[in-house]
Amino acid sequence: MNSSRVLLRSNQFILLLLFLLQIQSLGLDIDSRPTVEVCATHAISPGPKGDDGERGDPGEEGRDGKVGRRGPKGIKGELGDTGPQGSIGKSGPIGKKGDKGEKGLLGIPGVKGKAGTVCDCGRYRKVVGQLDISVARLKTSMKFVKNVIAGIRETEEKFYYIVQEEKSYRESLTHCRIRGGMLAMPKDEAINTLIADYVAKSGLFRVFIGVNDLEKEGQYVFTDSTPLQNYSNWQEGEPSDPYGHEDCVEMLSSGRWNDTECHRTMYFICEFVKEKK
Ligand SMILES: [Ca+2]
Ligand SMILES: [Ca+2]
Repeated sequence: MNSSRVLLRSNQFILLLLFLLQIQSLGLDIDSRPTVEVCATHAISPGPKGDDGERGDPGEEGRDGKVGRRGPKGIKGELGDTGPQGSIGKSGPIGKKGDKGEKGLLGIPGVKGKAGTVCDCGRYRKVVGQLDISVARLKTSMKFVKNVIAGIRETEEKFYYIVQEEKSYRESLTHCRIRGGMLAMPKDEAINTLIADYVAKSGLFRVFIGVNDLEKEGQYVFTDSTPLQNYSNWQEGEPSDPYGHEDCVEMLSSGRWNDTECHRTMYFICEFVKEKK
């Protein structure tokens, strides 16, 4: 019986010891009472205003402000230094041709050429043939020029030349025209006298002159289509046109005119206007 009481007391003691240790671990004081309970049951009035505190340290640097309004135009600055040289410009237009230079020195003679071969002239025959034709034409022209120089007559404005080749009126017109002239047109007495003298001195009896009524019967015109207005020198009884076939005009050595058939062939006289200097 006693031993069981002792054991009971011993257990109670251990429980009490554990309780005390629990309280101490929670930081509680057995004797202390909760403050909340005191504040909740008692009204506490605020104390008096304290003294001003010490000035604090400067704050951090603030953010940048907004951009201000555009300021007034500044004063014109001084002239700056000369800039660096620019790049080379584009090429200009080609200039005028320069004066002809002096003649150069004679060059060194060339090397002697190789010996030629026998020519196959077959392919050149055509060219040679054309050359022959050209030479023939040139001879004809030269003969014409020689005759002109030998027997020419002239005034201040024109040359006159009797072509001593028998041709029809139309052939005569063409012959004069392709040489730059016209069948001669005696438009006044002076020219008519000059031509007549020329015909007579040449020992001729008649030549074609540039007068006809081919366009309209009876209305004679010069070969430049101008009508006979101030001058004509018809033989007595002419123009006769007995069969209606005499539409071209010849000048006799007397200087008189006669209408005759155009297809007849005879010598003729051309006129050439002098070039004005
Ligand atoms: Ca007639
Ligand atoms: Ca007649």
